[in-house]
Parts: sequence; structure tokens; C-alpha cells
Amino acid sequence: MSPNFEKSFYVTTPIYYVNDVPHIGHAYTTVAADIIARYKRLEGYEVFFLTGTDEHGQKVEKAAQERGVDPKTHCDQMVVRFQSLWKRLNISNNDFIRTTEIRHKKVVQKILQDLYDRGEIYQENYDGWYCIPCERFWTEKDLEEGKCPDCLRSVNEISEKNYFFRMSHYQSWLIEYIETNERFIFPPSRKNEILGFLRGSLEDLCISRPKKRLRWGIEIPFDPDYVTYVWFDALINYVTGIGYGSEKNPFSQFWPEAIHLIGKDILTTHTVYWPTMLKGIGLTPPKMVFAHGWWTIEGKKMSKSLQNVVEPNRLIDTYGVDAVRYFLVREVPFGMDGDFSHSAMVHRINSDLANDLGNLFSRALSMVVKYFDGLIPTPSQLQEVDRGLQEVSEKALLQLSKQMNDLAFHKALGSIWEIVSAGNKYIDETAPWALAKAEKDRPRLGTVLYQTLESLRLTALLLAAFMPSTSEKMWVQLGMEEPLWEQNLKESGKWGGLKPGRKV
Ligand code: ME8
Repeated sequence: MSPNFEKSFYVTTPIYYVNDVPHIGHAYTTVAADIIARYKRLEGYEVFFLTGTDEHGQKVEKAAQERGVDPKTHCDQMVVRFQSLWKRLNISNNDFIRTTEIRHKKVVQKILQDLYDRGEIYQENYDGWYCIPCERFWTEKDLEEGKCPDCLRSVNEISEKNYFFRMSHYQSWLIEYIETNERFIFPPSRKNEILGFLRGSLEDLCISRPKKRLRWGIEIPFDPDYVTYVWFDALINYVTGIGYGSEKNPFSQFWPEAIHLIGKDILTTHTVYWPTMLKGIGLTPPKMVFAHGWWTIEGKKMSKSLQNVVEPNRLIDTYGVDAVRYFLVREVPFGMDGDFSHSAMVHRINSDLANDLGNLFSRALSMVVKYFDGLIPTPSQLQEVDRGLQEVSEKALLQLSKQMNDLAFHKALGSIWEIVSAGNKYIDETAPWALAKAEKDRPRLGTVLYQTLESLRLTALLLAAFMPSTSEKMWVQLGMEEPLWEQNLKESGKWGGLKPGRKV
């Protein structure tokens, strides 16, 4: 890997718990990360995209017990579900990290030892409450009517000796860091939420569990009677994945150029625990933590007990991979909550994909086949209407770059669809089927079809990150022999890349 520090980009998803099978929420974050990774590659960045699984802790141990298998066997069986789903969804991750891997254990233990040696970790009696579904500690005053304030489920009382990380030391540093680094927590509403949380006093973080109660974790290097608290272990995956602490590694190339995509449920761990842990070992926080919203299903919270869990594999069977990818990021602004329904999905597919894009593409191609034996015609003198289509495309390309930088996927797709709409309008206005009637209009017919196909070439290019296999098919059908994934938006995004004479 050649270091090119200006052009490095690192994106991560949460590492998902293997207590259960993947659902639409997991697919959502992973698809979003894949879209930004693919887009940045087309922009010429060297991209590292990491996803993986969170395999320790009480929740996973309990799930294994319920299935009557040991935790490692359970993880080995469940991880395949995630990996095969990501394959089906065309996820282009560079690596997949499992927290039970040796490389990860080594880094967690190194960081723990490092913090311990610096006096950042101490032992004390712990009295408090623990929520297993959230794998979170709470103090008495955090509880809401005796329940977990996050998920409102029951909590277990705990009283035992544990190890603590001096997180409280970093409170004022963290507030200042968040305030001066505008894009650290995104969108801004989430930043305000965390600043509000930090107005109260920040406690130290309990980072261990005695082995006599929980065995399934990474052993604390300076006390073999304890394992590491699962969140402390899990967050570290983001630096393990790029080789922190090992000699030949891309770590210095990609850190702190990181964007962590997460759901709003895990905002505190990522914007309070994680930056303070990094500060403790002398590392800079990641460039951005982007918290997206929550999907409900036909108006209801998704849950096993309601039996309304949406399985991505079923969606793909019904609608196809690219339609699922498209729907997830088109339907709801990234950052807001959204509701999933099959009727909304069908509506999106019919109107945007089949009507607008599909029709335009097949109409344009079939006219080239019919009137030019399938060979892309050479454009001649341009008229104002032709230049209009070109201008819409150029404007969309400019907008897209900013929208993608803000992870405003629905707006970016809106920009791409401006080209598609302009293409549909153009074909109606120029009426190529009428031009085909007279031999004298042939040059004009060639120009019109060239312009239409060129707008579709750009559409395919810009849509590549969102709908990789559809875009690739379009690209090839447009006679583009240069592989789509080797394109650079700056060059290939210029109007006129379509090659006259090539066969569609
Ligand atoms: O929290 N809507 O793992 P997890 C949108 N292991 N996104 C959703 C969703 C929904 N209804 N449900 C889940 C963990 N997600 C930890 C993370 S990271 C160091 C450790 C997505 O399996 C969303 O990205 O519970 C959320 O943050 C993540 O799944 C939680 O996955």
C-alpha cells in the first residue's frame, strides 16, 4: 500500500453482537459505510473500510448458553451469517474483524497495560446496576423507575471489586474538543445531546468483570482474575483493524482519518468513552462519529417478541440487492429516524428505478439498436437543449461531492435523479423517433441519442457507489470497456466520455 496521506479515508461500522442474526438495522449501517467507501475510492482516495463482530460479553455468553453451545462455537456459527449477508449485499470491506481474534486480544491487552502503567487505571469497590441487553453499567441515579434508562428493561444489581479507567479526568478536555471540532459529532443535534450529557459530572469507567461471574472476555493483563468490559474491548477494534501496535501496518496512514458510522443508540460509548480512551494512550480522536437514526417497522419498534424483525436476506430475495441498497438510503435522510414498509419499498422501486431510470435507459438503448445498428453515433452541432442536459449533469456532479462529504445520501441521490429527469425531459422534447423518419435529420438524431446515452453514462458512474451491480451493467451496456471501478470521478465525470462507434 503506497502511503498517500492527503488522500486516505477510513470508514467503519459498529461491530455487531453475534447474539442474534443480522437484521435490517445492521444492513443499514453497513450499506451506508459501503456507499461512502466506494464513492471515496472513485474520488481517488485510498480507502480502508472495516466491519466485524463483537463477540465477548454477557449477552453473547447468554445467547450461547441458551443454544447449549460454548461461546466460541456459537460465535463461529453466527459470524458466518454476517459475512455471507455482506457478500450478498456487495459490501466492499477491506477487512473483517472479530474481537475473539488473537490480533485484537493483543491490542486490547497492550492498551490496558499501557493505561495501567500510566496510572490511568485503579481498583475499587463497585456498587451499581448492569443492563445485559445494552452491556452498560448504570448508577442508581441514572435509572428510570428502577429500569435501564436506554432500553427500559430490568437491570441487575452488582457489588464487587473492579478496575476503573479515570475517564472523569478528561471531562473538560472532551467538552472543549467537541466544541472546537465542529464535525467530530455529526449531525449537530447529536453533538448538542452529548454536550448536554457532559454538563453533568462524568464518572470513571468500570472496565472489568470478575471471572467468577463472567468468563467470556479478554483477560486483564495485570490481573488474571478479571476479564475486560465488553465495550472497552469492542471500541478498540477500530485501531486493531488498521494494525495499531504492529510494525508493518497502515495505522499511521489511516488514523485519525476515521469516520465511525453508528446508530444513535451507541452515541455515548463512541463520543465519550472512546475519545477519552484514545486520549489516555496519547492518540487523537477520530475525525467524525456520525450517528444515524432508527428504523421502525410499519410504525412499530422492531423486536423478536413482536415477530416483526426484517431480515435483509428475505428483502434481497424479493426485491434484489440494489433495490434494497437504494431504498435504505433514499427513503430517509441519513441521521433521521425512518419507518420501513413494503409498500414504501415497492413505490420507490416502481417510480424511481423502473419508471424514471429503467425506462429511459431501455428506450435510449433500443433506439440506438434500431436506428444505428447498436453503434454509438457521433454527435454533431449542439443546440441549446443539448447543452442544457450537459449543464444539469455538470451541476449534479458538483453538488454530489459536497453532499457525499456530509453523508447526505438522499440528497446525493436527488442530484443524480436530476440528471435522470432531465434525460427524460430531453428525450420527450427532442423526440428522436420523429427525427428517425427523415434521412436529412440523421445527424441530429445521432446527436440526440449521443447526448442521452452520455447522460446515462454519467448516471451509471455516479450511481456506482449506491447500486454497484446495476451501474456496472449499465456501464458495460453503454460500450464502456474501461472497468467502472478503475474510474476517477474527476476524469470520467467530464462530459463526453462515451465513445462513438462502440457497440451498445
Ligand atoms: O451495539 N435502526 O452491536 P449491535 C437502525 N456491539 N440501525 C440499527 C437498528 C435499527 N432499528 N438496530 C440496530 C452493538 N442498528 C455493539 C457495537 S461498536 C464498537 C460495538 C444498527 O449488534 C446500528 O448501527 O447491537 C446500531 O448502532 C448497531 O446496529 C447496533 O448493533
